[in-house]
Amino acid sequence: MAQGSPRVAVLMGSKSDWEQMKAAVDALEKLGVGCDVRVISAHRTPERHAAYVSAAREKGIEIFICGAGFAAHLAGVTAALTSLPVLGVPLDSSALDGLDALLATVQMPGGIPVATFGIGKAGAKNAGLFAGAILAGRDPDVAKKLDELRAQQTADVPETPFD
Ligand code: RP5
Repeated sequence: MAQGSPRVAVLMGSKSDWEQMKAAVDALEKLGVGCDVRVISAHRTPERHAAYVSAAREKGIEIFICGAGFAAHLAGVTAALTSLPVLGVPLDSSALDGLDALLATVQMPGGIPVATFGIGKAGAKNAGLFAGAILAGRDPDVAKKLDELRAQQTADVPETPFD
């Protein structure tokens, strides 16, 4: 798990989502950002959801990353319960390959925003990096790590496919 007291809550609708959502936690770990990882379902554990979100700000949580599949309401309901930034990750866990979750997550009614990322692992990774970018605005240590990560990523791209 990431070091330090948790600043980002990483929620997922089911334990079965972990394989995809781990990419968000890995990205946060690389940036040295502590996160609190929970299985919380808007459908199956609505009371756990409301209790967690309402206590989060006081515990130091600054951003939510919410991943869910099927009719994915986790990000939207989280955004309904808090004015902290909510990053939504649609997951590929249904016969519709995550398209259902993408539409459910991105199509929020005006007034309750969810910043929605791509489907699955790449979306989870980008949500973690984006959470880092938000925190970097007020935390020079995170900003430095994010810049280093980007520089390394650029350095790792070979000139040709044979390198
Ligand atoms: C969603 O239903 C979860 O986020 C998960 O992606 C999907 C399937 O959950 P399980 O039936 O595997 O627990 O709510």
